[in-house]
Amino acid sequence: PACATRADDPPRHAAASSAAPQAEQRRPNIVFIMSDDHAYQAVSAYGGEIGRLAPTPNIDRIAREGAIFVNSYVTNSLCGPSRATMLTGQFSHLHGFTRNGERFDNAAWNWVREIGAAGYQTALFGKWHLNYSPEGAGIQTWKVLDDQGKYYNPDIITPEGRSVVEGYATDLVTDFSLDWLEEERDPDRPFAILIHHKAPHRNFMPAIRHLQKYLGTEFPVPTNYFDHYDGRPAAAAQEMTIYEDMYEGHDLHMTEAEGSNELRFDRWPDDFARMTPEQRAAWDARMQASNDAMNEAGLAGRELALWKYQRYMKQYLATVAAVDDSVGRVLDWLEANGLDDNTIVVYTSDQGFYLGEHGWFDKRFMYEESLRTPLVMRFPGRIAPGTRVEAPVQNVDYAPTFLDFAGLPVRDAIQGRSLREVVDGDAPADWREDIYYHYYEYPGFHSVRAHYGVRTDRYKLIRFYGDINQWEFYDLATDPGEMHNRIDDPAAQPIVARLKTRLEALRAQYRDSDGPAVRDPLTAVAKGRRDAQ
Ligand code: SGN
Ligand code: CA
Repeated sequence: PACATRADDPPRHAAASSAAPQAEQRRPNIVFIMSDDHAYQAVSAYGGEIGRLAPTPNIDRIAREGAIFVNSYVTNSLCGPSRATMLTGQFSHLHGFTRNGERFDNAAWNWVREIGAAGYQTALFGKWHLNYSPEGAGIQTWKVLDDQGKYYNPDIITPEGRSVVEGYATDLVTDFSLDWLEEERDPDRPFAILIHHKAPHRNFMPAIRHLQKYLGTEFPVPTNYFDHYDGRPAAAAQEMTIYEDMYEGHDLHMTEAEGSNELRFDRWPDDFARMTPEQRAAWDARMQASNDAMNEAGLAGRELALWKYQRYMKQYLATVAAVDDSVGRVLDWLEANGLDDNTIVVYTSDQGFYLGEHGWFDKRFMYEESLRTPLVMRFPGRIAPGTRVEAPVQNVDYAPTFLDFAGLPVRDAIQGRSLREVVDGDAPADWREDIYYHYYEYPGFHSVRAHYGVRTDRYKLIRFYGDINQWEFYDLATDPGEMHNRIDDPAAQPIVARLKTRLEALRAQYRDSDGPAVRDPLTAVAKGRRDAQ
Protein backbone atom coordinates (compact mmCIF):
# COMPACT_ATOMS: atom_id res chain seq x y z
CA PRO A 1 0.00 0.00 0.00
CA ALA A 2 0.98 3.59 -0.55
CA CYS A 3 2.89 5.18 2.28
CA ALA A 4 0.53 7.75 3.76
CA THR A 5 -0.89 9.25 6.86
CA ARG A 6 -2.78 6.80 9.01
CA ALA A 7 -5.89 7.64 10.90
CA ASP A 8 -3.99 7.19 14.15
CA ASP A 9 -1.87 10.27 13.49
CA PRO A 10 -2.71 13.10 15.89
CA PRO A 11 -5.96 14.98 15.29
CA ARG A 12 -5.76 18.30 13.54
CA HIS A 13 -7.66 19.99 16.36
CA ALA A 14 -7.03 19.68 20.06
CA ALA A 15 -9.24 17.05 21.71
CA ALA A 16 -12.63 18.39 22.75
CA SER A 17 -12.57 19.58 26.32
CA SER A 18 -14.61 17.40 28.64
CA ALA A 19 -18.24 18.36 28.34
CA ALA A 20 -20.37 19.68 31.16
CA PRO A 21 -22.73 17.03 32.61
CA GLN A 22 -25.76 18.59 30.98
CA ALA A 23 -24.17 18.80 27.54
CA GLU A 24 -22.96 15.26 28.15
CA GLN A 25 -26.53 14.04 28.37
CA ARG A 26 -27.46 15.81 25.18
CA ARG A 27 -24.80 14.10 23.11
CA PRO A 28 -26.70 11.73 20.82
CA ASN A 29 -26.62 7.99 21.15
CA ILE A 30 -25.59 6.02 18.08
CA VAL A 31 -27.23 2.79 16.94
CA PHE A 32 -25.26 1.47 13.98
CA ILE A 33 -27.06 -1.52 12.50
CA MET A 34 -25.32 -3.34 9.69
CA SER A 35 -26.20 -6.52 7.89
CA ASP A 36 -23.94 -8.58 5.68
CA ASP A 37 -24.55 -8.69 1.91
CA HIS A 38 -27.95 -6.98 1.99
CA ALA A 39 -28.71 -5.75 -1.55
CA TYR A 40 -30.45 -2.39 -1.84
CA GLN A 41 -32.79 -4.14 -4.32
CA ALA A 42 -34.08 -6.08 -1.30
CA VAL A 43 -34.94 -2.98 0.77
CA SER A 44 -38.47 -1.85 -0.05
CA ALA A 45 -37.68 1.82 0.73
CA TYR A 46 -35.60 1.80 -2.46
CA GLY A 47 -38.64 0.87 -4.54
CA GLY A 48 -38.59 -1.89 -7.10
CA GLU A 49 -40.41 -5.14 -7.57
CA ILE A 50 -38.47 -7.28 -5.08
CA GLY A 51 -39.16 -4.84 -2.27
CA ARG A 52 -42.83 -4.86 -3.19
CA LEU A 53 -42.96 -8.66 -2.97
CA ALA A 54 -40.73 -8.89 0.13
CA PRO A 55 -41.12 -5.63 2.05
CA THR A 56 -38.84 -4.45 4.85
CA PRO A 57 -41.24 -2.24 6.85
CA ASN A 58 -38.91 -1.59 9.78
CA ILE A 59 -35.90 -0.57 7.71
CA ASP A 60 -38.31 1.58 5.70
CA ARG A 61 -39.47 3.20 8.93
CA ILE A 62 -35.95 4.58 9.46
CA ALA A 63 -36.08 6.05 5.94
CA ARG A 64 -39.58 7.42 6.39
CA GLU A 65 -38.76 9.09 9.70
CA GLY A 66 -35.32 10.19 8.49
CA ALA A 67 -33.22 10.06 5.34
CA ILE A 68 -32.62 7.59 2.54
CA PHE A 69 -29.34 7.85 0.63
CA VAL A 70 -30.13 6.92 -2.94
CA ASN A 71 -26.53 7.12 -4.14
CA SER A 72 -24.72 5.19 -1.43
CA TYR A 73 -21.59 3.28 -2.46
CA VAL A 74 -18.77 1.21 -1.02
CA THR A 75 -15.05 1.63 -1.72
CA ASN A 76 -14.21 -2.09 -2.11
CA SER A 77 -17.15 -4.47 -2.25
CA LEU A 78 -16.05 -7.07 0.28
CA CYS A 79 -16.72 -7.63 3.95
CA GLY A 80 -13.40 -7.15 5.73
CA PRO A 81 -12.21 -4.16 3.67
CA SER A 82 -15.60 -2.47 4.05
CA ARG A 83 -15.66 -2.88 7.80
CA ALA A 84 -12.09 -1.60 8.13
CA THR A 85 -13.10 1.39 6.00
CA MET A 86 -16.12 2.13 8.17
CA LEU A 87 -13.99 2.02 11.31
CA THR A 88 -11.16 4.20 10.00
CA GLY A 89 -12.76 6.44 7.37
CA GLN A 90 -10.05 5.39 4.93
CA PHE A 91 -9.84 3.56 1.63
CA SER A 92 -8.39 0.02 1.67
CA HIS A 93 -4.89 1.00 0.57
CA LEU A 94 -4.45 3.26 3.61
CA HIS A 95 -5.88 1.05 6.36
CA GLY A 96 -4.16 -1.87 4.65
CA PHE A 97 -7.03 -4.39 4.85
CA THR A 98 -7.44 -4.82 1.10
CA ARG A 99 -8.86 -8.36 1.05
CA ASN A 100 -10.54 -10.86 3.37
CA GLY A 101 -8.09 -13.01 5.25
CA GLU A 102 -5.85 -10.11 6.12
CA ARG A 103 -5.78 -9.07 9.76
CA PHE A 104 -6.96 -5.63 10.74
CA ASP A 105 -4.55 -3.95 13.08
CA ASN A 106 -6.78 -3.67 16.13
CA ALA A 107 -4.39 -1.12 17.58
CA ALA A 108 -5.01 1.25 14.66
CA TRP A 109 -7.18 4.31 15.14
CA ASN A 110 -10.95 3.72 14.86
CA TRP A 111 -13.94 5.94 15.59
CA VAL A 112 -15.44 3.60 18.20
CA ARG A 113 -12.38 3.77 20.43
CA GLU A 114 -12.24 7.53 19.91
CA ILE A 115 -15.78 8.23 21.05
CA GLY A 116 -15.32 5.73 23.88
CA ALA A 117 -12.35 7.75 25.10
CA ALA A 118 -14.54 10.86 24.88
CA GLY A 119 -17.07 9.41 27.32
CA TYR A 120 -19.36 7.21 25.23
CA GLN A 121 -20.17 3.65 26.22
CA THR A 122 -19.37 1.45 23.25
CA ALA A 123 -20.59 -2.05 22.45
CA LEU A 124 -20.46 -4.44 19.50
CA PHE A 125 -22.70 -7.47 18.95
CA GLY A 126 -22.57 -9.81 15.96
CA LYS A 127 -20.20 -10.11 13.05
CA TRP A 128 -16.71 -8.63 13.32
CA HIS A 129 -14.68 -10.56 10.74
CA LEU A 130 -11.61 -8.37 11.00
CA ASN A 131 -9.70 -10.65 13.30
CA TYR A 132 -10.45 -13.65 15.43
CA SER A 133 -11.78 -11.27 18.05
CA PRO A 134 -12.01 -7.48 18.55
CA GLU A 135 -9.66 -7.73 21.52
CA GLY A 136 -7.57 -4.58 21.51
CA ALA A 137 -9.78 -2.56 19.15
CA GLY A 138 -10.90 -0.39 22.06
CA ILE A 139 -14.56 -1.42 21.99
CA GLN A 140 -15.65 -1.59 25.60
CA THR A 141 -18.18 -4.43 25.42
CA TRP A 142 -18.31 -7.07 22.72
CA LYS A 143 -19.83 -10.41 21.92
CA VAL A 144 -19.12 -11.59 18.40
CA LEU A 145 -19.78 -14.39 15.97
CA ASP A 146 -16.77 -16.49 15.11
CA ASP A 147 -15.43 -15.40 11.70
CA GLN A 148 -18.35 -15.40 9.19
CA GLY A 149 -20.73 -16.72 11.83
CA LYS A 150 -23.29 -19.52 11.61
CA TYR A 151 -27.04 -19.08 11.30
CA TYR A 152 -28.02 -21.79 13.80
CA ASN A 153 -26.45 -22.24 17.23
CA PRO A 154 -23.40 -20.13 16.38
CA ASP A 155 -20.08 -20.05 18.19
CA ILE A 156 -19.99 -16.82 20.15
CA ILE A 157 -16.74 -15.23 21.27
CA THR A 158 -16.56 -12.92 24.27
CA PRO A 159 -13.58 -11.71 26.33
CA GLU A 160 -14.19 -14.82 28.47
CA GLY A 161 -13.83 -17.23 25.55
CA ARG A 162 -15.91 -19.16 23.06
CA SER A 163 -19.15 -21.06 23.44
CA VAL A 164 -21.98 -22.39 21.31
CA VAL A 165 -25.19 -20.49 21.97
CA GLU A 166 -28.43 -22.13 20.94
CA GLY A 167 -30.67 -20.02 18.77
CA TYR A 168 -30.88 -18.23 15.44
CA ALA A 169 -28.03 -15.77 14.80
CA THR A 170 -30.11 -12.73 13.87
CA ASP A 171 -32.32 -13.15 16.94
CA LEU A 172 -29.36 -13.84 19.23
CA VAL A 173 -27.52 -10.71 18.08
CA THR A 174 -30.69 -8.72 18.74
CA ASP A 175 -31.15 -10.30 22.18
CA PHE A 176 -27.52 -9.56 23.14
CA SER A 177 -27.99 -5.95 22.01
CA LEU A 178 -31.27 -5.35 23.83
CA ASP A 179 -29.99 -7.08 26.98
CA TRP A 180 -27.03 -4.74 27.06
CA LEU A 181 -29.15 -1.66 26.42
CA GLU A 182 -31.67 -2.70 29.03
CA GLU A 183 -29.49 -4.11 31.78
CA GLU A 184 -25.83 -3.23 31.47
CA ARG A 185 -25.63 0.24 30.04
CA ASP A 186 -25.15 3.25 32.29
CA PRO A 187 -28.27 5.34 31.56
CA ASP A 188 -26.46 8.58 32.42
CA ARG A 189 -23.94 8.45 29.61
CA PRO A 190 -24.39 8.38 25.82
CA PHE A 191 -23.78 5.11 24.02
CA ALA A 192 -22.76 3.79 20.62
CA ILE A 193 -23.92 0.28 19.85
CA LEU A 194 -22.88 -1.67 16.75
CA ILE A 195 -25.45 -4.35 15.87
CA HIS A 196 -23.84 -6.31 13.05
CA HIS A 197 -25.80 -9.21 11.61
CA LYS A 198 -24.57 -12.28 9.77
CA ALA A 199 -27.66 -12.35 7.57
CA PRO A 200 -28.35 -12.38 4.67
CA HIS A 201 -24.84 -13.72 3.92
CA ARG A 202 -24.35 -17.12 2.34
CA ASN A 203 -25.54 -19.90 3.10
CA PHE A 204 -28.90 -18.10 3.30
CA MET A 205 -30.57 -20.12 6.11
CA PRO A 206 -33.83 -18.49 7.24
CA ALA A 207 -35.28 -18.70 10.73
CA ILE A 208 -37.80 -21.52 11.12
CA ARG A 209 -40.60 -18.96 11.43
CA HIS A 210 -39.74 -17.52 8.02
CA LEU A 211 -38.90 -20.68 6.10
CA GLN A 212 -42.16 -20.76 4.19
CA LYS A 213 -42.63 -17.02 3.97
CA TYR A 214 -41.83 -16.77 0.25
CA LEU A 215 -42.20 -20.37 -0.93
CA GLY A 216 -45.33 -19.35 -2.79
CA THR A 217 -43.93 -16.13 -4.27
CA GLU A 218 -42.58 -15.91 -7.82
CA PHE A 219 -39.87 -13.28 -8.14
CA PRO A 220 -39.18 -11.41 -11.39
CA VAL A 221 -36.16 -12.84 -13.19
CA PRO A 222 -33.63 -10.13 -14.11
CA THR A 223 -33.55 -9.52 -17.87
CA ASN A 224 -29.80 -10.21 -17.90
CA TYR A 225 -29.99 -13.44 -15.86
CA PHE A 226 -28.57 -15.37 -18.83
CA ASP A 227 -25.84 -12.83 -19.59
CA HIS A 228 -23.17 -13.98 -22.07
CA TYR A 229 -20.68 -11.29 -20.96
CA ASP A 230 -19.81 -10.24 -24.52
CA GLY A 231 -17.07 -7.62 -24.51
CA ARG A 232 -16.50 -8.09 -20.77
CA PRO A 233 -13.75 -10.69 -20.24
CA ALA A 234 -13.51 -10.18 -16.47
CA ALA A 235 -17.25 -10.68 -16.11
CA ALA A 236 -16.98 -13.80 -18.26
CA ALA A 237 -14.18 -15.22 -16.09
CA GLN A 238 -15.96 -15.00 -12.70
CA GLU A 239 -17.20 -18.01 -10.76
CA MET A 240 -20.34 -16.69 -9.13
CA THR A 241 -23.36 -17.69 -11.15
CA ILE A 242 -26.40 -18.97 -9.34
CA TYR A 243 -26.80 -21.84 -11.79
CA GLU A 244 -23.20 -23.14 -11.82
CA ASP A 245 -21.39 -21.93 -8.75
CA MET A 246 -23.86 -22.15 -5.90
CA TYR A 247 -23.66 -25.36 -3.90
CA GLU A 248 -26.99 -27.10 -4.32
CA GLY A 249 -27.20 -28.40 -0.77
CA HIS A 250 -25.26 -25.77 1.15
CA ASP A 251 -26.69 -22.63 -0.48
CA LEU A 252 -29.95 -23.69 -2.08
CA HIS A 253 -30.91 -26.36 0.47
CA MET A 254 -31.87 -28.80 -2.28
CA THR A 255 -32.28 -32.47 -1.38
CA GLU A 256 -31.01 -35.60 -3.14
CA ALA A 257 -34.30 -37.26 -4.01
CA GLU A 258 -38.00 -37.21 -3.47
CA GLY A 259 -38.80 -38.33 0.07
CA SER A 260 -35.21 -37.83 1.24
CA ASN A 261 -34.04 -35.00 3.45
CA GLU A 262 -30.39 -35.56 2.58
CA LEU A 263 -28.87 -32.44 1.15
CA ARG A 264 -27.17 -32.31 -2.22
CA PHE A 265 -23.55 -31.03 -2.40
CA ASP A 266 -22.85 -29.29 0.87
CA ARG A 267 -19.29 -28.01 0.97
CA TRP A 268 -19.48 -27.07 4.66
CA PRO A 269 -21.86 -29.59 6.31
CA ASP A 270 -21.35 -27.99 9.72
CA ASP A 271 -24.00 -25.32 9.01
CA PHE A 272 -26.71 -28.00 9.06
CA ALA A 273 -24.95 -30.50 11.31
CA ARG A 274 -24.93 -28.02 14.18
CA MET A 275 -28.72 -27.70 14.22
CA THR A 276 -30.47 -29.49 17.10
CA PRO A 277 -32.61 -32.49 16.06
CA GLU A 278 -35.69 -30.37 16.79
CA GLN A 279 -34.49 -27.51 14.60
CA ARG A 280 -33.63 -29.90 11.78
CA ALA A 281 -37.00 -31.63 12.04
CA ALA A 282 -38.79 -28.28 11.94
CA TRP A 283 -36.70 -27.30 8.91
CA ASP A 284 -37.47 -30.52 7.05
CA ALA A 285 -41.16 -30.33 7.87
CA ARG A 286 -41.33 -26.92 6.18
CA MET A 287 -39.03 -27.59 3.22
CA GLN A 288 -39.78 -31.19 2.29
CA ALA A 289 -42.75 -30.55 0.02
CA SER A 290 -40.93 -27.90 -1.99
CA ASN A 291 -37.85 -30.11 -2.31
CA ASP A 292 -39.92 -33.13 -3.25
CA ALA A 293 -41.67 -31.13 -5.95
CA MET A 294 -38.31 -29.99 -7.31
CA ASN A 295 -36.98 -33.55 -7.42
CA GLU A 296 -40.16 -34.87 -8.96
CA ALA A 297 -40.02 -32.26 -11.71
CA GLY A 298 -36.56 -33.53 -12.75
CA LEU A 299 -35.49 -30.09 -13.95
CA ALA A 300 -32.42 -29.53 -16.09
CA GLY A 301 -30.69 -26.78 -18.07
CA ARG A 302 -32.54 -23.50 -18.35
CA GLU A 303 -35.49 -24.68 -16.22
CA LEU A 304 -33.19 -25.72 -13.39
CA ALA A 305 -31.31 -22.41 -13.63
CA LEU A 306 -34.60 -20.53 -13.28
CA TRP A 307 -35.74 -22.74 -10.42
CA LYS A 308 -32.45 -22.04 -8.62
CA TYR A 309 -32.97 -18.31 -9.00
CA GLN A 310 -36.41 -18.63 -7.38
CA ARG A 311 -35.09 -20.78 -4.53
CA TYR A 312 -32.20 -18.37 -3.93
CA MET A 313 -34.56 -15.41 -3.72
CA LYS A 314 -36.97 -17.20 -1.37
CA GLN A 315 -34.20 -18.17 1.04
CA TYR A 316 -32.23 -14.92 0.84
CA LEU A 317 -35.31 -12.75 1.36
CA ALA A 318 -36.51 -14.91 4.24
CA THR A 319 -33.20 -14.25 6.04
CA VAL A 320 -33.78 -10.54 5.40
CA ALA A 321 -37.18 -10.85 7.10
CA ALA A 322 -35.44 -11.69 10.39
CA VAL A 323 -33.11 -8.71 10.00
CA ASP A 324 -36.12 -6.47 9.49
CA ASP A 325 -37.76 -7.98 12.60
CA SER A 326 -34.59 -7.15 14.50
CA VAL A 327 -34.62 -3.53 13.33
CA GLY A 328 -38.24 -3.30 14.48
CA ARG A 329 -37.37 -4.63 17.94
CA VAL A 330 -34.56 -2.10 18.31
CA LEU A 331 -36.72 0.84 17.14
CA ASP A 332 -39.52 -0.23 19.48
CA TRP A 333 -37.11 -0.50 22.38
CA LEU A 334 -35.76 3.00 21.76
CA GLU A 335 -39.29 4.39 21.63
CA ALA A 336 -40.46 2.54 24.74
CA ASN A 337 -37.47 3.91 26.63
CA GLY A 338 -37.84 7.48 25.45
CA LEU A 339 -34.53 7.36 23.63
CA ASP A 340 -35.71 7.68 20.04
CA ASP A 341 -35.39 11.48 19.99
CA ASN A 342 -31.76 11.67 20.98
CA THR A 343 -30.49 8.65 19.07
CA ILE A 344 -29.04 8.40 15.57
CA VAL A 345 -30.10 5.14 13.98
CA VAL A 346 -28.21 3.99 10.90
CA TYR A 347 -29.00 0.93 8.82
CA THR A 348 -26.59 -0.22 6.15
CA SER A 349 -24.89 -3.31 4.74
CA ASP A 350 -21.17 -4.02 4.37
CA GLN A 351 -21.75 -3.96 0.60
CA GLY A 352 -24.36 -4.61 -2.04
CA PHE A 353 -25.12 -7.98 -3.62
CA TYR A 354 -26.35 -9.53 -6.85
CA LEU A 355 -29.85 -10.92 -6.86
CA GLY A 356 -29.52 -12.71 -10.18
CA GLU A 357 -28.36 -9.71 -12.25
CA HIS A 358 -25.79 -11.04 -14.77
CA GLY A 359 -26.72 -14.50 -13.42
CA TRP A 360 -24.90 -13.80 -10.16
CA PHE A 361 -24.94 -13.90 -6.40
CA ASP A 362 -22.03 -12.40 -4.37
CA LYS A 363 -20.49 -8.96 -4.93
CA ARG A 364 -16.91 -7.67 -5.59
CA PHE A 365 -17.47 -6.11 -9.04
CA MET A 366 -17.79 -2.37 -9.50
CA TYR A 367 -21.07 -2.92 -11.35
CA GLU A 368 -24.06 -1.22 -9.76
CA GLU A 369 -25.67 -3.92 -7.63
CA SER A 370 -22.56 -4.58 -5.53
CA LEU A 371 -21.07 -1.08 -5.70
CA ARG A 372 -24.21 0.35 -4.12
CA THR A 373 -25.19 -0.41 -0.56
CA PRO A 374 -28.37 0.50 1.33
CA LEU A 375 -28.10 3.44 3.71
CA VAL A 376 -30.89 4.99 5.78
CA MET A 377 -30.47 7.24 8.82
CA ARG A 378 -32.84 8.67 11.43
CA PHE A 379 -32.11 11.47 13.87
CA PRO A 380 -35.30 13.27 14.92
CA GLY A 381 -34.94 17.02 15.04
CA ARG A 382 -31.76 16.94 12.96
CA ILE A 383 -32.90 15.00 9.91
CA ALA A 384 -36.33 15.85 8.51
CA PRO A 385 -38.67 12.89 7.91
CA GLY A 386 -38.74 11.72 4.31
CA THR A 387 -35.40 13.27 3.32
CA ARG A 388 -33.97 11.94 0.09
CA VAL A 389 -30.22 12.42 -0.23
CA GLU A 390 -29.02 12.37 -3.84
CA ALA A 391 -25.41 13.34 -3.11
CA PRO A 392 -22.98 10.46 -3.70
CA VAL A 393 -21.79 9.07 -0.38
CA GLN A 394 -19.39 6.25 0.49
CA ASN A 395 -18.59 4.10 3.49
CA VAL A 396 -15.50 6.26 4.17
CA ASP A 397 -18.06 8.84 5.34
CA TYR A 398 -19.43 6.89 8.31
CA ALA A 399 -16.54 7.43 10.76
CA PRO A 400 -16.48 11.22 10.29
CA THR A 401 -20.28 11.31 10.53
CA PHE A 402 -20.33 9.60 13.91
CA LEU A 403 -17.48 11.77 15.22
CA ASP A 404 -19.19 14.89 13.94
CA PHE A 405 -22.58 14.11 15.50
CA ALA A 406 -20.81 13.25 18.76
CA GLY A 407 -19.17 16.69 18.70
CA LEU A 408 -15.64 15.41 18.11
CA PRO A 409 -13.12 16.75 15.60
CA VAL A 410 -12.59 14.91 12.33
CA ARG A 411 -8.96 13.99 11.66
CA ASP A 412 -7.12 14.91 8.47
CA ALA A 413 -6.24 11.26 7.89
CA ILE A 414 -9.93 10.45 7.45
CA GLN A 415 -10.70 10.41 3.73
CA GLY A 416 -14.48 10.67 3.97
CA ARG A 417 -16.71 13.57 4.95
CA SER A 418 -19.45 13.93 7.52
CA LEU A 419 -22.89 13.09 6.18
CA ARG A 420 -24.27 15.80 8.46
CA GLU A 421 -23.36 18.12 5.57
CA VAL A 422 -25.83 16.43 3.23
CA VAL A 423 -28.65 15.14 5.43
CA ASP A 424 -30.76 18.22 4.82
CA GLY A 425 -30.98 16.99 1.21
CA ASP A 426 -28.75 19.79 -0.11
CA ALA A 427 -25.08 19.03 -0.63
CA PRO A 428 -22.55 21.84 -0.15
CA ALA A 429 -21.08 23.17 -3.41
CA ASP A 430 -17.78 21.39 -2.81
CA TRP A 431 -19.30 17.96 -2.11
CA ARG A 432 -17.81 15.17 -4.28
CA GLU A 433 -19.37 14.64 -7.69
CA ASP A 434 -17.95 11.20 -8.40
CA ILE A 435 -16.66 8.25 -6.46
CA TYR A 436 -13.53 6.09 -6.52
CA TYR A 437 -13.49 2.31 -6.14
CA HIS A 438 -10.74 -0.33 -5.85
CA TYR A 439 -11.18 -4.09 -5.52
CA TYR A 440 -8.16 -6.32 -4.85
CA GLU A 441 -9.01 -9.90 -3.89
CA TYR A 442 -7.65 -11.99 -6.77
CA PRO A 443 -6.93 -14.86 -6.85
CA GLY A 444 -9.81 -15.50 -4.50
CA PHE A 445 -13.28 -16.86 -4.02
CA HIS A 446 -15.42 -16.22 -7.16
CA SER A 447 -12.41 -15.27 -9.31
CA VAL A 448 -13.14 -11.58 -9.74
CA ARG A 449 -10.11 -9.77 -11.16
CA ALA A 450 -8.64 -6.76 -9.37
CA HIS A 451 -9.95 -3.47 -10.70
CA TYR A 452 -10.35 0.18 -9.94
CA GLY A 453 -12.56 2.86 -11.42
CA VAL A 454 -14.60 6.01 -11.23
CA ARG A 455 -18.36 6.49 -11.28
CA THR A 456 -19.90 9.86 -12.06
CA ASP A 457 -23.63 10.57 -11.95
CA ARG A 458 -23.88 9.16 -15.47
CA TYR A 459 -20.75 7.26 -16.51
CA LYS A 460 -18.52 4.52 -15.24
CA LEU A 461 -14.94 3.75 -16.21
CA ILE A 462 -13.29 0.60 -14.85
CA ARG A 463 -9.79 -0.77 -15.28
CA PHE A 464 -9.36 -4.51 -14.65
CA TYR A 465 -5.73 -5.49 -14.17
CA GLY A 466 -3.59 -8.57 -13.59
CA ASP A 467 -4.07 -11.55 -15.88
CA ILE A 468 -6.97 -9.76 -17.57
CA ASN A 469 -6.06 -6.24 -18.65
CA GLN A 470 -9.13 -4.44 -19.81
CA TRP A 471 -10.84 -1.08 -19.68
CA GLU A 472 -14.63 -0.89 -19.52
CA PHE A 473 -16.84 2.11 -20.08
CA TYR A 474 -20.60 2.35 -19.46
CA ASP A 475 -23.17 5.04 -20.03
CA LEU A 476 -25.60 4.31 -17.19
CA ALA A 477 -28.24 6.58 -18.70
CA THR A 478 -28.63 4.37 -21.75
CA ASP A 479 -27.29 1.09 -20.32
CA PRO A 480 -28.22 0.80 -16.62
CA GLY A 481 -27.63 -2.97 -16.66
CA GLU A 482 -24.00 -2.47 -17.79
CA MET A 483 -24.28 -4.89 -20.68
CA HIS A 484 -22.48 -2.85 -23.34
CA ASN A 485 -18.84 -2.06 -22.75
CA ARG A 486 -18.32 0.92 -25.06
CA ILE A 487 -14.60 1.38 -24.41
CA ASP A 488 -13.79 1.00 -28.13
CA ASP A 489 -16.76 3.02 -29.41
CA PRO A 490 -15.30 6.01 -31.34
CA ALA A 491 -18.16 8.24 -30.18
CA ALA A 492 -17.24 7.55 -26.53
CA GLN A 493 -13.56 8.52 -26.81
CA PRO A 494 -13.84 12.15 -25.65
CA ILE A 495 -15.66 11.16 -22.46
CA VAL A 496 -13.38 8.16 -21.90
CA ALA A 497 -10.35 10.45 -22.12
CA ARG A 498 -11.93 12.88 -19.67
CA LEU A 499 -12.74 10.05 -17.24
CA LYS A 500 -9.20 8.68 -17.40
CA THR A 501 -7.89 12.09 -16.41
CA ARG A 502 -10.45 12.24 -13.62
CA LEU A 503 -9.53 8.75 -12.42
CA GLU A 504 -5.87 9.72 -12.30
CA ALA A 505 -6.79 12.77 -10.23
CA LEU A 506 -8.87 10.67 -7.81
CA ARG A 507 -6.02 8.20 -7.33
CA ALA A 508 -3.71 11.10 -6.56
CA GLN A 509 -6.26 12.73 -4.24
CA TYR A 510 -6.80 9.53 -2.24
CA ARG A 511 -3.10 8.61 -2.52
CA ASP A 512 -3.70 5.21 -4.09
CA SER A 513 -0.72 3.89 -6.02
CA ASP A 514 -1.76 0.21 -5.91
CA GLY A 515 -2.18 -1.49 -9.29
CA PRO A 516 -1.04 -0.07 -12.63
CA ALA A 517 -1.08 3.67 -13.20
CA VAL A 518 -3.98 4.96 -15.29
CA ARG A 519 -1.59 5.78 -18.17
CA ASP A 520 0.14 2.37 -18.15
CA PRO A 521 -0.67 0.65 -21.45
CA LEU A 522 -2.34 -2.76 -21.39
CA THR A 523 0.32 -5.46 -21.69
CA ALA A 524 0.77 -7.20 -25.03
CA VAL A 525 -0.27 -10.56 -23.61
CA ALA A 526 -3.37 -9.18 -22.00
CA LYS A 527 -4.20 -7.14 -25.09
CA GLY A 528 -3.94 -10.32 -27.18
CA ARG A 529 -6.27 -12.05 -24.78
CA ARG A 530 -8.72 -9.20 -25.05
CA ASP A 531 -8.60 -9.24 -28.85
CA ALA A 532 -9.24 -12.96 -28.81
CA GLN A 533 -12.57 -12.47 -27.06
C1 SGN B 1 -17.20 -16.84 1.99
C2 SGN B 1 -18.26 -17.21 0.96
C3 SGN B 1 -18.04 -16.47 -0.34
C4 SGN B 1 -17.97 -14.99 -0.04
C5 SGN B 1 -16.88 -14.71 0.98
C6 SGN B 1 -16.72 -13.27 1.35
N1 SGN B 1 -18.26 -18.63 0.74
O1 SGN B 1 -15.94 -17.30 1.56
O2 SGN B 1 -19.11 -16.75 -1.22
O3 SGN B 1 -17.72 -14.26 -1.21
O4 SGN B 1 -17.17 -15.45 2.16
O5 SGN B 1 -17.92 -12.75 1.87
S1 SGN B 1 -18.98 -19.59 1.85
O6 SGN B 1 -19.56 -20.71 1.13
O7 SGN B 1 -17.94 -19.99 2.77
O8 SGN B 1 -20.00 -18.84 2.56
S2 SGN B 1 -17.80 -11.52 2.81
O9 SGN B 1 -19.15 -10.95 2.94
O10 SGN B 1 -17.29 -11.97 4.07
O11 SGN B 1 -16.90 -10.58 2.16
CA1 CA C 1 -20.38 -9.02 3.21
